[in-house]
Amino acid sequence: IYGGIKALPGGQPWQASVQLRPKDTVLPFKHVCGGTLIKPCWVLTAGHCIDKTKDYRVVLGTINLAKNEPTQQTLEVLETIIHERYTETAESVHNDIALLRLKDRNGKCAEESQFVKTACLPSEDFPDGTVCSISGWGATSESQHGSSQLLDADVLLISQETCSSAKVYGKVLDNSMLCAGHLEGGVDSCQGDSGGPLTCVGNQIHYIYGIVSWGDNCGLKNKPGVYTRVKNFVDWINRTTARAGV
Ligand code: 4AZ
Repeated sequence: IYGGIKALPGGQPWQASVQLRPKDTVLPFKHVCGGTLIKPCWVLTAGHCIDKTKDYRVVLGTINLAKNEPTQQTLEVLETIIHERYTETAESVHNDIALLRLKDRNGKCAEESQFVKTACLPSEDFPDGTVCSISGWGATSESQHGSSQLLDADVLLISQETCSSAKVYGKVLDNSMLCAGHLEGGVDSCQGDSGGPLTCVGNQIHYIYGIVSWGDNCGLKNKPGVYTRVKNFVDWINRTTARAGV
């Protein structure tokens, strides 16, 4: 996160750290992407975060990735489901969304606490200019390696018209994407934040409105972050998580 501040404990309780270990190794898991807890057994992330040949786990309820915190919950990933129309082109990523099904222990996956909560799926659009929140452990203006502390920042929803104008992203933008940020630059998501949440609040309910997906570098003027438009995928999410029955 560029231009962010340290998240408060329990301030982003749906934030997940998606971690991987190459198959058939004993190397430790390491953070690769963010994610969002949407149901006790399901984390939403970006399609481009997932390599089907690797083993994943998810850590919830944590602020400092370098510490073992008493509030954290570590869960194995049973299944990774990437959207069937997920595609990567030279300029952008389409339908950049995936679901991680968590493994239960004694019939329970994530346990709700002050530090672990689900975010709601959106049923309505938020207006352009709404102030929403991004969070993650990704690259900062100080460190390409990211932050061991979870950071968050406020960003504004940017209209599709502005974001697909020639001086911003032009025609590469499609309806599976939305833009949020600050056109003057400085505040943005970045590498390592991918898959993580863009949340917006309505009637005191936190909605997962976007998934960190791509952008031209980070924090540049007229190059806001591009997010998967979660609202367009609510039916897919409900169908996919219902089919698996948890
Ligand atoms: C990335 O490389 C990436 N500024 C993520 C987010 C943004 C740019 C790049 C948005 O994963």
